[in-house]
Amino acid sequence: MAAPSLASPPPGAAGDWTIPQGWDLYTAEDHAVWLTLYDRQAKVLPGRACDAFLGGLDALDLRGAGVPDFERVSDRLQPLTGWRVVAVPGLVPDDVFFEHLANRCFPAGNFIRKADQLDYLQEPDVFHDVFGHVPMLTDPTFADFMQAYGEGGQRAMRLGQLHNLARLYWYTVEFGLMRSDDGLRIYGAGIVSSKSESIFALEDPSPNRLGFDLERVMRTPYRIDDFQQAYFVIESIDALREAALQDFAGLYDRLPKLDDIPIEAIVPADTVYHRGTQHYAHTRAAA
Ligand code: HBI
Ligand code: FE
Repeated sequence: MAAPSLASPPPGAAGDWTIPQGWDLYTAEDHAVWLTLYDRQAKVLPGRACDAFLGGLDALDLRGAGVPDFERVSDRLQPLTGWRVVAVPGLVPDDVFFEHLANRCFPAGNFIRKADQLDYLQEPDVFHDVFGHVPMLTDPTFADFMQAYGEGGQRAMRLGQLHNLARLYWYTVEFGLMRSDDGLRIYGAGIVSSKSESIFALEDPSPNRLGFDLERVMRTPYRIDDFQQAYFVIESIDALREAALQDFAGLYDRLPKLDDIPIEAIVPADTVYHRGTQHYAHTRAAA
């Protein structure tokens, strides 16, 4: 199926691309897929996901009886950090996405994958968006970071620096790890919503696990088609918010003059938690 055009909102969507979630239209299969995915992750995430994620999952009572009603999730979330969840048909244009984040609205796809595609899907569905992204928005510091990211995204677009900011998003919000007293923990939505990557990201010897550094991350390409070859580790959610609140002007001046860092490289300035073998990526490439 060709990617839907992002030129203008699809029929039935508002100017900001939001649509009615249509909660009554979900089928018994849709609700069963939600519960299957939820229960599968509930088994692998204790001891792997960070406390803020697990706490958010409980605070929002996200298992329920199937696909959550965004209004009900928002009514629980808003008193905690001012965020709400709004329904969109799928990926929305970057400027629309940033505008929602800047207004503490998280745009979540309202569709859910089919039972025969539990492990792979083209676009973020409601499980990726609501199970993966929304629990972290119950943490006040992360909630501030996500709004700052939205505001930064609007600025980056004006400065033609979007590709650098997309890397920041990818290596934190989607595939970020953090330190804890008990070892590395997951907070990235792309990892917590995937059973196989929840295990791979923390335990497989293949990928590098490196200390987060804003400029380093913005110089590092990422994989969109497979497990990451590098994961970046933040010291704390506070540290992530501090990074986002700094002035990016100097960074945007320096970055165009700096080469990308190859995806599997480790550079002298890196804090190395794990030097990966890249065995997984190399065998996949050879296949
Ligand atoms: N749209 N609905 C939705 N969800 C996303 O995560 C999303 C998006 N549009 C653009 C986008 N993400 C990325 O390009 C961000 O890095 C901006
Ligand atoms: Fe996502």
